[in-house]
Amino acid sequence: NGEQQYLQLLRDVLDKGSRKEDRTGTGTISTFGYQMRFDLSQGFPLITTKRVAFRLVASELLWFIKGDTNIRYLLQHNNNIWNEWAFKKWVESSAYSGPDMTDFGLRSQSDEAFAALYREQMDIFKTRILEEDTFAEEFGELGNVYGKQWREWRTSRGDSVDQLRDVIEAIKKTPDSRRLIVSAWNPEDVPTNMALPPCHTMFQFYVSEGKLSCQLYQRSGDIFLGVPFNIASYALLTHLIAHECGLEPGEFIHTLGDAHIYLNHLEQIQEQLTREPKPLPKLLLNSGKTSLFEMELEDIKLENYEPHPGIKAPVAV
Ligand code: UFP
Repeated sequence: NGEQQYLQLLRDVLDKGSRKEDRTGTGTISTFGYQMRFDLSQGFPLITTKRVAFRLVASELLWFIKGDTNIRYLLQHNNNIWNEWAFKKWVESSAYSGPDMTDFGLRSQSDEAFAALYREQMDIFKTRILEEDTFAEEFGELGNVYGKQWREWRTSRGDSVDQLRDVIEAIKKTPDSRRLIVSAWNPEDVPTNMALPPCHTMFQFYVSEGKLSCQLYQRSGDIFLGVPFNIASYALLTHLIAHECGLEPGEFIHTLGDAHIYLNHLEQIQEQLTREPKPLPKLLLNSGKTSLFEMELEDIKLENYEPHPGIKAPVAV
């Protein structure tokens, strides 16, 4: 099934990748240019050789779809995946007066005393985001990340473009169009206004024989931690848009630029590669709702997901 494509990616990068230093200082094995294809009619491509937290995928995607760029919504849904990026802005600001948090990502991996201090400050940060409106407005905001670029791309005319709504209209009206594109990469914003320059740079839709396919160009992929999440996220987006447009989901095609394995994920990957994939789960969307802009978490259900246990690994920040 589709999972073999992902396991083959792990093996190919281990076999053919080259050592490459990276921004985070962790070190990687990397290749450039890789493509996987997932036939969405063959099951939902959520990796089964380790548990992937689908509820985090779904709540993050709904957050993008709403055009929200503040981590408060994520925290309200017990989703912590963007915390570090917002936290970094807080601890580097003049408003922060706690213990020094320079390089908190790397330091908390090697220094247990520091890790305890970091967890304490992160807890304070999360509580304040949830409880203080002005603090959340100032420090929960990630800037012009996906939600902003998808729903409210600012133009030089001074107005904005709702790329997501426009592409859905175009899929309905001109399904044969070769221009069904959403771009998250805004060169004007990349250097200054973004916590993290978008990894999922752009995606394109394609309609044929009543099926909707989607291809993502991802400029940079952390193969062990990020990519399983990214596959699930875009597969879900394809299902949601197909549902709204009255189409069947076709293929999700995942094209990667710098596809890398961090050197501190090697043992975890060896373990994962010993595991036998299980049948893929099935996605069920609330048939009483059509618009993806009205979908909430409870409208999205995953059936028969019975993965191997999760495998923990450090995130490079
Ligand atoms: N990364 C992913 N998927 C994502 C995401 C980040 O794999 O959705 F947001 C990884 C890729 C890379 C790091 O390891 O995060 C981003 O670093 P850089 O900007 O240097 O590519």
